[in-house]
Amino acid sequence: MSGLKEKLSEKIDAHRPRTTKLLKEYGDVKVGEVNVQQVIGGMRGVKSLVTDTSYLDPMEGIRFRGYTIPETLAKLPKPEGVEMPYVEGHFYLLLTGDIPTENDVADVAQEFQKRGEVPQYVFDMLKAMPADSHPMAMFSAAIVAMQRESKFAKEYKDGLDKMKYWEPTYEDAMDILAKLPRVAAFIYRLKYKNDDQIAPDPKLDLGGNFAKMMGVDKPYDDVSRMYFILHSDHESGNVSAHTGHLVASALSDAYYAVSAMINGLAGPLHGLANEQVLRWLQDVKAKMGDKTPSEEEMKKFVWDTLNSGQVIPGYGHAVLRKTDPRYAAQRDFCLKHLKDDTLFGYVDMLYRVTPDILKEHGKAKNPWPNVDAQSGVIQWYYGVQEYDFYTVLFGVGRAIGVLANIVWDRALGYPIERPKSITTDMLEEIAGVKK
Ligand code: CMX
Repeated sequence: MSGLKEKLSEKIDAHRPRTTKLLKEYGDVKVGEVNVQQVIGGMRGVKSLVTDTSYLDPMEGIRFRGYTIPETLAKLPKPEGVEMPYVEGHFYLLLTGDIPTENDVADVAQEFQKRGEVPQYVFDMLKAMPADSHPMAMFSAAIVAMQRESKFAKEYKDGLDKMKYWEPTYEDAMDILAKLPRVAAFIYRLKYKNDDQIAPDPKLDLGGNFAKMMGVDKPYDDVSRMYFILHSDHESGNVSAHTGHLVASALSDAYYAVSAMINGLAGPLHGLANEQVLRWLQDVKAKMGDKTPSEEEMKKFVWDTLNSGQVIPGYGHAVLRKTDPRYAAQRDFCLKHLKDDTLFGYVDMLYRVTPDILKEHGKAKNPWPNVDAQSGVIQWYYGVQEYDFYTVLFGVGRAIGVLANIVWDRALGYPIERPKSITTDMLEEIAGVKK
């Protein structure tokens, strides 16, 4: 058994009695109330999920297993001579709650190396898809095509004790995570680089290998580590994480669940916003010719978008009520590495003008930027300028958190998810609407 699986097994044994006790002895305790606005309004703020891998405070932002982003980046082990930690170590942290040692990270990296090979039929299928397929559709299709590899599905069919569900789920999670960077890089090179594929290097860590397979030089390895870590987990109510959890709750295996969560991430109000931001910025750039817009001109672009009934991509959030610390972490990176870049200048100017405009506009509850406002500009700077690919990068990262959660869902025996719906008539009756 790998060190990670052994550690996880101990953690699961220690955690299970807590969930059992809550259910058995405190099952009737009220957690909150639900009002009409929440029932109609996308369940905003309804506390109805349990997730231990991360917690999102509206004012502070995300904490991964109790650690803020700066703490996470500082505490996790790093490859020599780089700024960003091993993605492998971050997965270890999300799964176990512990900061891994160098040896723990090496163990996970070795596991990923062993499991990384992607079946040829996946590549054949991707090549057979129409050339104008969206990379997110290709990514989702590739993952679900691999479902036949699921160890959980096989063991379940053969008869599996519920207490052991988590074990083949963990195996599936490790297999999927090992393969995703290869699938993502393959899609990139197939779609935009004439299918000129670059083989992985078994000596490299996940971030380093991804940069190699993408064909992008340093510090893109560090950009990749940062991306995958920052996008990994945002508690579990967001569309992608929730979809992954929901689908897995039917005991659909992790391949089905991750493919489904990718589909949710592909929406413009969620992960696709990083593509939309670049599209929006490029549009501004094209309209300006070679000129950098003044703040007044930038304000007009923002107002024009709002007045035409569209959202400003990269701004607003369902939970956050301040600048997203994932935005801040990427901004710090930009200030260090691409301070004088034109596009970064645009992003920075947007940051100066947009929150006040959104406040004046009066609709968005959160006028501040989210993770997607800053992420595309970094990719663009390092040469990955095909912005319809950006959400795939989000997807590789998000799979880390979603898979860690699914393993725990199975370990703690969470049931099939099934909230109750009511009709508008019933809601009117509950609300006492006079007709
Ligand atoms: N620009 C213009 N209007 C916005 C806005 C924005 N950036 N953010 C919110 N609003 C509007 C909403 O569309 C809504 O309008 P209506 O009353 O006409 O329906 C109103 O403000 C209230 O919305 P809210 O309660 O503040 O926000 P929600 O929780 O409903 O939605 C989000 C959150 C992220 C979907 C929304 O802020 C948005 O559309 N942002 C732009 C897209 C984006 O950046 N998405 C990425 C989020 C991060 C991620 O998941 O990757």
